Amino acid sequence: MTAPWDDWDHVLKIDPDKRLVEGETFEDVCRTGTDALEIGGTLDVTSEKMEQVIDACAKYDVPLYQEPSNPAVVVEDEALDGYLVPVVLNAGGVSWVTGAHKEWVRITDVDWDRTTTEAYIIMNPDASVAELTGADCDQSVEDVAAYAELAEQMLGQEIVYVEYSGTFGDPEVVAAAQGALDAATLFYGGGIHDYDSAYAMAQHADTVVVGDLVHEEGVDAVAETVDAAKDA
Ligand code: 1GP
Repeated sequence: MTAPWDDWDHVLKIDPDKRLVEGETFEDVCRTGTDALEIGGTLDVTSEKMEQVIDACAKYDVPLYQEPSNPAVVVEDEALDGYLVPVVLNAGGVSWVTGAHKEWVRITDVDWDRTTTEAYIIMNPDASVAELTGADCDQSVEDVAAYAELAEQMLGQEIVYVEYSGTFGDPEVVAAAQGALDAATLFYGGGIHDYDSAYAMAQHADTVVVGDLVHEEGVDAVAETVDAAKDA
């Protein structure tokens, strides 16, 4: 059985708490050529802000996924293609592995057919997500490969996500994660800012995730990273 992300080279992550570049619209964002939009952020996200982005993107063709950072921001909306829920393998406590998830399942009638988890390995200690989850980012190449393998083989994860949010990561680490995987899809995110940086990581990752660039530089810069991801 194939999953949508099997065919994704590029994902654009929209932080509902951040603005687009002056003069740009969500129509422009949806026309960058990205394979999917992931809507989610770490800080100050609310379901209202989530809804605004979903409403603005709903009428375009790009698949829309919500990436909730806690149960309170999950939005039920037919315009969404699904939910990609982070599980942080190297979090400092179980809250980000099963804790928040258990609460979500307890209080919600989860739409499992449209819900998939992403097995995160967080590698930038300065990122808000590392701070929030208390992640132990002191991981060697071998550690990351082992996390990737256990994510797929022990936990049955379909998506493994090497996350350097805010900084460009080590391609050797990403290559090692890829080498450890059999059929799972490898996402890489962090610091992709132009054609070359996207191309470099797309050599190893199945899917490159671009985040801040859309909020800081805009859609033309994002479109370049889409080209690179497709060329790699
Ligand atoms: C964040 O991996 C994504 O979750 C993308 O990171 O914002 O550094 O592009 P950047």
